[in-house]
Amino acid sequence: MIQSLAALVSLVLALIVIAVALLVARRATTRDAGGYAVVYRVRRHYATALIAGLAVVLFLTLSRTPYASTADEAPARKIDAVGWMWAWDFQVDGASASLPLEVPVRELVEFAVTSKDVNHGFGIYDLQGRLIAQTQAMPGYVNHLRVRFEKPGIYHVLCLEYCGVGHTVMMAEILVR
Ligand SMILES: [Cu+2]
Repeated sequence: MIQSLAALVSLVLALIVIAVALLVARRATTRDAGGYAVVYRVRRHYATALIAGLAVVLFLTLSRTPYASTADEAPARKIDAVGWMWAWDFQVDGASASLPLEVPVRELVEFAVTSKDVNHGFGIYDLQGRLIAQTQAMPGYVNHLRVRFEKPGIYHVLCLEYCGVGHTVMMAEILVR
């Protein structure tokens, strides 16, 4: 109910903004007192080239997103990850996992990520400290994140969303072997 009311109000406000913009555009004179015509023309060409370039990059890279590559595969292991202020708990098959969490190398793992209290960010960092996967940990929602750990070693889970004074120590280790 409140959502549809909010949507209706937003729609009405958006229509008012569009109407005002159209009115201003129609009333605008075509005098070029500042000599901006050239600038606008260059800017239009620049914008067109930029949009075309981005479209090409999007087209070339979209198929390489990691999400599609694991979509049809059944994960070898499912792990529940629960964030709370300020730690991560893991469960495998409904039982608390001992820490560090152990995960087999090169197998597809699916994390079911949620939160007990406030919003957290579930970010997995590889051996070089590079972010390899992330999702939100939100109370009342479960986000599913599929990861394949390509190399053995210690990976780190860090919170990616500021959640209070203990945010910086909210981390966990994943031992991949
Ligand atoms: Cu945090």
